[in-house]
Amino acid sequence: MQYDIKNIEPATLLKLYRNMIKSRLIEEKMLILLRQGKISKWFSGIGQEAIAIGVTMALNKEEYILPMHRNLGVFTSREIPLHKLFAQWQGKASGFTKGRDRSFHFGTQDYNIIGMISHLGPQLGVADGIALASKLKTEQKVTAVFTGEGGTSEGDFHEALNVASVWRLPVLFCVENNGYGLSTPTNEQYNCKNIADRGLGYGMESYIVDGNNIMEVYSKVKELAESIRKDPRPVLFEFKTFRMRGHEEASGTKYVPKDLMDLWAKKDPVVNFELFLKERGFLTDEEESGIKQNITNEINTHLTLAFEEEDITPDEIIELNDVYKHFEYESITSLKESKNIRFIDAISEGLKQSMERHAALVIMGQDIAEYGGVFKITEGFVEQFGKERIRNTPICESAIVEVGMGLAIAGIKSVVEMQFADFVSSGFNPVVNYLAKSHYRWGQSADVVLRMPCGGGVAAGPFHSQTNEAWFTKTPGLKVVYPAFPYDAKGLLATAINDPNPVLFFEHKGLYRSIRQEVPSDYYTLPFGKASLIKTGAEVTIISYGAGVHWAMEVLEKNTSIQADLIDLRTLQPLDTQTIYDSVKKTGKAIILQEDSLFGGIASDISALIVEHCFEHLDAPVKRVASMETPIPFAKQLEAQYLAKDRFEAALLALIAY
Ligand SMILES: Cc1ncc(C[n+]2csc(CCOP(=O)(O)OP(=O)(O)O)c2C)c(N)n1
Repeated sequence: MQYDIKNIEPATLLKLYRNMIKSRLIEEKMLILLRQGKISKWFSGIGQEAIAIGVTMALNKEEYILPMHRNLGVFTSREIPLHKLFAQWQGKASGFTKGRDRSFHFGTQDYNIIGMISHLGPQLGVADGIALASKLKTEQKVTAVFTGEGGTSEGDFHEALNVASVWRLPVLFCVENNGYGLSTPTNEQYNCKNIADRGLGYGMESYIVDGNNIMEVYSKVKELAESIRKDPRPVLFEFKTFRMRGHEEASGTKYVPKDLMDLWAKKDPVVNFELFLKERGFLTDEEESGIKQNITNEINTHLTLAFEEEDITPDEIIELNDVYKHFEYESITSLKESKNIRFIDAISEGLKQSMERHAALVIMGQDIAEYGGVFKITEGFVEQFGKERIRNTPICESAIVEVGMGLAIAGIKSVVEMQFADFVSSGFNPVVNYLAKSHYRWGQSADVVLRMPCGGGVAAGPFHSQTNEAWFTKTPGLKVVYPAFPYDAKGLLATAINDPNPVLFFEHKGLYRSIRQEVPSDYYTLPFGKASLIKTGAEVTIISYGAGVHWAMEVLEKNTSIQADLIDLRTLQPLDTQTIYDSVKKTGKAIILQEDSLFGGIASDISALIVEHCFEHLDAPVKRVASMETPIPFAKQLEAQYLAKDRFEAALLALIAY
């Protein structure tokens, strides 16, 4: 193997060597431990060390790297104490995830490493977000993110590269093309000659690099990183290499032709570099064995530490407390006069005042800049806050949610506008798997608010009318807000933005221009987890949220003799169970009205909670009223039949008469 070492200090050559040896020796030790049954799973990166180590050493320590499951060298080159890594792999408390996630699935702000989630692709968009933060802060930093060639088939890859290119983000996309994705060879994975060829399609520079040659990797990445720091832009690297072991150790390599293995064995990045250093007199036999002995001693000492650590003792309170980042709610009241404004104006005003209050807050969404968004909520925002903070996005829901996560990692809050709540399904994975789980997994909260214009009654058909809150109330780690009035919408949006946890903020489109209220003109906040009791009465408890609250009010206005407690939940996660229980214990009857179709909706859970907590007080079965078990149809007459609205009155009267 040829190595071009001009302009490289001997000390650097030895450091590259030492880091590769360290990675290799840890790998070899892990294979032994696996055979001894002392660890459960191992994804080997043997033969690919030059890539992780070359890239890591070419970057500054303050620059973020987002590695994959075969990139041990990223972690060791950043000098993470080995016992912490070993403890992580053994599920011990002193690892990075308190035993909550395995292998390389963690991040650490102390070392500027953000590990993967199992889904492979999402971290590519997260890298965009971190890079966007660097760009907004004019930090002159690059972010490097890894993927295998298999991961490039995911939509996340396309979206992340597209967004990075359109926004000229300083990201190094590092594709490790190691020939196989699990058992799938490259010719069944993609159908172009080189993955680097795709750079052209994204309007992005791209390079093919020999991934087994440490000097090529290190020098090329260093050169590009220096250039990108001065002139921010994304670059696509395709590192050609080979996976010398199975996908993970248990799965073997039977499907890999032997001659291919033999060919690549000759290109071993560690062995070849060691030979080269010796031939050129940079390394003696004694130095080599000294280095290896020191590393072996280090590995053994740290392994002992990790093995000696006691297993985790489960504690329910600790687990539950780590799902969300602690948020100290600050109650702020408006001192100014109130104005009679529409629901939509309240949201727009709340958003604008939060932008003024949080100097770094970024809003992202399709058509939200000059056009003002399809509902005109951000009209005039670009003029006031500029295009860096009011960002039009390509139609890349996944990548934009991931960008929000990356911004949060870099300490910047963001609001993402889904054009319609229905389209969140195109960004579902990062919401429920990345944003929702990060704090629990490794203590990184996702300071992102997703605005979700939702709901029916506007004859918009199956894909512009859903109220899909139940997709999210099911997922621990997310907060879900669903206001019914302008006053609540404005104050709760302010809190959603202050809260460092991921919040889905549902805005019913049918209420946007039909509901008005006196709303303080100044900034104010309202707390999560506090329902509002809109009407009081002793006969029955009505529980609803969003448009349902207005449907219930109509029925009560028509039937003035009904004495009902009407509870508007306002937030669904956290849920104000106390207000519900207090009311049901008083009235003895409960009816829950939800716009979503019945099965698996929040009404079912509320019903179950009432039965569990108020059974002795009930005078009738708890009633749920919801929309039909069909997708939401387009034609006005069909939609009216679908919606729960017209079924509510009869159900309420029947419950009262029970
Ligand atoms: C969304 C998703 N689909 C499937 C898998 C299962 N899986 C894990 S790794 C892997 C192969 C990945 O191949 P590649 O990206 O080339 O990386 P390599 O393992 O070769 O380093 C597969 C199919 C997964 N983790 N996530």
